[in-house]
Amino acid sequence: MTRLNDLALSAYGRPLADLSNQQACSMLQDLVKERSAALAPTAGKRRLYYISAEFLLGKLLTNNLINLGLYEDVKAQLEDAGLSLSEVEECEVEPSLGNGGLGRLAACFLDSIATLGLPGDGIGLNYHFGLFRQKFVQNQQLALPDAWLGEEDVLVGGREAFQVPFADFTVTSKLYTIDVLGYGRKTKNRLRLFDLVGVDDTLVPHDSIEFDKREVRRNLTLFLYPDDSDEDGRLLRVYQQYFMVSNAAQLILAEAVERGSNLHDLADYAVVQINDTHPTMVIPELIRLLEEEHDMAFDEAVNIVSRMVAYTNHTILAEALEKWPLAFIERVSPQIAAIIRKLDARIAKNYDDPAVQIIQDGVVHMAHLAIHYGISVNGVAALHTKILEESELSSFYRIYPEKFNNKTNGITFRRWVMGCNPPLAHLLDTTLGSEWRTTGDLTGLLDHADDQDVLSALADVKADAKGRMRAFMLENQGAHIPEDAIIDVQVKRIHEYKRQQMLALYIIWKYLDIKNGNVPPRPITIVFGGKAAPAYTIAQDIIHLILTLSTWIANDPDVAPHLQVLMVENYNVTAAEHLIPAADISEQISLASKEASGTSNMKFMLNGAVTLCTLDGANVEIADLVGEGNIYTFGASSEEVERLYAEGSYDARSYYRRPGIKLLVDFMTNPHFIAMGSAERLRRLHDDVAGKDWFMALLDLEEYIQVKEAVYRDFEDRGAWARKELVNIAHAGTFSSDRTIAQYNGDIWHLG
Ligand code: OAK
Repeated sequence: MTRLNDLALSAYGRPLADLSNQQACSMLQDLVKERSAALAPTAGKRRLYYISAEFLLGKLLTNNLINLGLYEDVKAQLEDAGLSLSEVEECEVEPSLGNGGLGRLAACFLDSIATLGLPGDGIGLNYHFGLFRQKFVQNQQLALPDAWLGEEDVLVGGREAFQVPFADFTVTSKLYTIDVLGYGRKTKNRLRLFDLVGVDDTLVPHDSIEFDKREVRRNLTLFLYPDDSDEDGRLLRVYQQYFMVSNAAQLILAEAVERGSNLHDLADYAVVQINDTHPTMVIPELIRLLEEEHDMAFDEAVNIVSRMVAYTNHTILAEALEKWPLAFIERVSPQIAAIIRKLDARIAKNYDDPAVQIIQDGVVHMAHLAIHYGISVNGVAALHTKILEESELSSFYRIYPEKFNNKTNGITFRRWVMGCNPPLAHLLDTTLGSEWRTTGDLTGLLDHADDQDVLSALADVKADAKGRMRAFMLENQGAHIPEDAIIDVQVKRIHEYKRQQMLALYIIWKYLDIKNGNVPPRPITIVFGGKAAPAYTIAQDIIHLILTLSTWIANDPDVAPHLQVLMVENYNVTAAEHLIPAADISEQISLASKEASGTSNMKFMLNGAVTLCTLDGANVEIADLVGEGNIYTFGASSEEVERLYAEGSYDARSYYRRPGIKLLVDFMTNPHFIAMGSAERLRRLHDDVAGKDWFMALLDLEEYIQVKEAVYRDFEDRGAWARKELVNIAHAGTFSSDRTIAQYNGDIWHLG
């Protein structure tokens, strides 16, 4: 392996020990670039294109060093020179190309596709300011532009790529590449990120994410998910989507031809996975290109494209199922609108069920387009797929049962244990041998479930992770976490269905209980993290409630020593890598039926946290694997919830009136508390929870409180808890994204 000292001398004229962390970071990034440049792209006739509006990559240095097999050596050489890899890595800026679960899943998938040696690339956009950077000011979320693109770009290239024809003008794209390395592989894949020639960063001020949404020729790739609360914003999203898929389609065709396709056999050369509906217009765009630029007959083009596109659904929330007015698509690309009309007419001719039409009342249902003209529809956890088949998409399931399949999500072990929790990876190596790193099989741990040496080593691993997390929280936002605190974590986008508000109500209950003299045996630290969409008022209100509670409790000397509430500012992949290994309790408390899968549940489990959950998404599969006693479940079942919605019979007020619940909800608006925060926000949230509570937090609240108390009690039996931790880790192998990707390939992609 390269002597880093020699590298340092030639790059900076100084020995390694004299480099700043920043210099060491740049030097290692260059080393990785050089090594990956030498790798050949994964070969194969049929190539996968994973198109996604988001790729939530996280920092890349450690992950790349792990995949190149350099990690241990680099770490040791740095240590010998008095440097620390984790401090060096802090200098790396995290790319801001994603928002939540779907984006992080795409990043895990790229890692696994490369690791399995499959030929497959990601395609997305190079957003200059990403989603947004979250700051807390006066206990409220402030959304700032996240100018992540700096001098130390992880991006390579930037060559002019394609012309994208919009109705009134044509733009040119630039193509950037991030190499995607597989674990222990000699080949690489790529993430292809398209940008706009002429994009103008100066449209965005430093202190806000407001910008002129109509300046499409200059703003197209500035932000991920531009605010769609007005028509200009919605139109901009359609422009962005068309820009993304037109580039994707042109790239796919060019590469297929390069590999020898005559385009009549295109489906043998390319398969496209569309990550939720954002890339759906790739279907009409591929058809348009085959027709207009390659003289193919419409029917043949439709036939070919319908054999090479597969769709993944990531949510059943109605507001996230994209529907665009045909008139918008017409304004962006009349050719695409015309093709969608023709595709719709074929469906209308064959099926009279209104539920399966593509265009309804002038609105295009993107998912319907993807289902009719694709080979596969998949959900992301068993329960989610069942709900798609039996209710949300049942009309389609009746027509095309063979297209439906489940692919339970997964996470890459390279990032979510080897990268973020090296002491745990080491313990797994010494206990099981290192095969788990490639097989993902951790079940051998079960043989050690009563082995005191392993259990105590596991306790040391957790203590170590807590130390790193405490240092991170101190550095990040000056928070002091007690050394012996139980760490209870809910990190994910802020959304009513995920029910952060329910955990906030528990906190109020616990606060009052401690005030009444019931002091817990050890301090409890409850940590939240997550961003709220800037236009989503109630989600902003929930953040405000959490932050106000945090301040309120910290200021109460009776309670502060026993209960602490923290919210991580600007929760991102890096923060997740610090929090998840340290967690004792994983909060997965969505209203049953609403969380498609969840993936943090898998990351927590892999790192030995015990799950406290509703039977929603992949929690159901976790519960089946670990068995009773190793997980805590509560709340209404998805069937009950679906029934309540169908009957319209959930009455928040009847729960609110219960004295025990009223006390907690009304705490939000008690005069002392409200004086500390924004009366407008707290009243609005109060009234929403007491009067509407669309995601039924009050329905499950009493049972949640009871079960949570049981969890904290059980935590005190340290021996029994360590065993639960071990059992959870032992069963986490099922959730390796290598398993998920092998299934996608076996059932849908058939690459090679
Ligand atoms: C984002 C935008 C539109 C539609 C869905 C999403 C999204 O992030 N969904 C999440 O996808 C994850 C990966 O499949 C799931 O684990 C989450 O449950 C789901 O909310």
